Amino acid sequence: MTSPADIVPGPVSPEDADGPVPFSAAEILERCDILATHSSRIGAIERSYLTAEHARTNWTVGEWMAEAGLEPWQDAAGNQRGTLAGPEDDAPVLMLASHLDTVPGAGRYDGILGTLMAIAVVGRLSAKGVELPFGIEVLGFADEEGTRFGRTLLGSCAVAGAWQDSWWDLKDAQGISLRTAFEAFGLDPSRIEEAALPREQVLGYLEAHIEQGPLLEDAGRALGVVTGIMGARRFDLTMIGEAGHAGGMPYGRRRDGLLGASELVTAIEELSRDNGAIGTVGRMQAFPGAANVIPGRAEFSLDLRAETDALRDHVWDLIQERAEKICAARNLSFEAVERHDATATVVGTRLADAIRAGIAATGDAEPLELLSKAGHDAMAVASLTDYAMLFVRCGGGISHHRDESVIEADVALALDAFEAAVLDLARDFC
Ligand code: HGY
Ligand code: MN
Ligand code: MN
Repeated sequence: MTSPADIVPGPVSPEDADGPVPFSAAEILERCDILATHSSRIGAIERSYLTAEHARTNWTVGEWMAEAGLEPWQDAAGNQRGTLAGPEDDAPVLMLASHLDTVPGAGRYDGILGTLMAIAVVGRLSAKGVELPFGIEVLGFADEEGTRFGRTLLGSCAVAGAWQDSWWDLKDAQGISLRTAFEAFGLDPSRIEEAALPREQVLGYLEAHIEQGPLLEDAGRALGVVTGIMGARRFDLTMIGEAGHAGGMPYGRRRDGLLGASELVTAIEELSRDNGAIGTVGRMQAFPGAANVIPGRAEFSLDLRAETDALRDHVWDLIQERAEKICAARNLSFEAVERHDATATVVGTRLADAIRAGIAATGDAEPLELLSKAGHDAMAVASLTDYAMLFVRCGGGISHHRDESVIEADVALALDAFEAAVLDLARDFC
């Protein structure tokens, strides 16, 4: 066995003519391409919770975990996990994780890259015979995006012990409840608590992820260290008026729900931007939905984020005030149902220092610091343990889009940095 102090981060074997070097950036990118085919749609990536694609992905990733020296298993929430035992039964556990589910029409790196990087780092350390002073739990979370049931971070909430019984009644677009979907997947809802990690055993949580924004690229940097993650709330909004004849009903008497919603959508941009928050309406539908019928009802979503929960909640108050004014002017009513609420979080100092040390080991002595505007499983895990995150540059800042891209050289640097961060923590124990 080799001491962490004697390890140099980097790939483990010379180039193999038959394929990429094990646990290298090239191998990870090849595997991202493989997982991109585990999709419910032809020609697009969509992999949501408790589906056949989810099961297939867990199986495939479990095989890769085993190759890396991890004991693969699927937990009670459907997360794919791989365990590397520590030196003693009660040794602390370092979590290395990201997610394996996707949004509809996704790219192939959001969440996937970080999960495969975590596996590769363990594979490298195992291949080098490193004796770590802690155990490692690699987690491929099953539902970060909330694509199927509207509520995000389900997989990581289960691991953090923050599962809520009210979620069992959440329904997908087909009316299938989360409870029924669990059972159809072969999971037992009554055992959900078994997915949780005991707080006293956990040392911390590290996640690598593509930036999903353009700041690293604009700064000419491959890697960055995250300082915190914006809090987010999501709502289903409805503007209710009255349907009517598109020709016969005079303007003065119309109660057009879609026009009310449209006014509010532009107000959401204005109020969010002017107050330093980020508001997005990503979905809107008019009812009854015919060219010659005044839309009596419009349903739309709101995703609202800010650096602090207080700022985010203040902007939500402003949006509701504006909705009331629009309703008064157009003789409409407004309903809002909250679907998701995640608190803004900041990273743990010691763990973020490990990420900084990891990036410094790759030659960038003063890594760029970034506040994550995207949500991550780390937000849920923050209620269990400290977290830190490494960001990797992505092309054009594009994410949640099929054109998501990374370059192999950046992933190679990120792997070295992530490995060095784990070794930095390990040296504290030696
Ligand atoms: O929406 C988010 O921020 C994350 O990508 N799920
Ligand atoms: Mn995402
Ligand atoms: Mn993600």
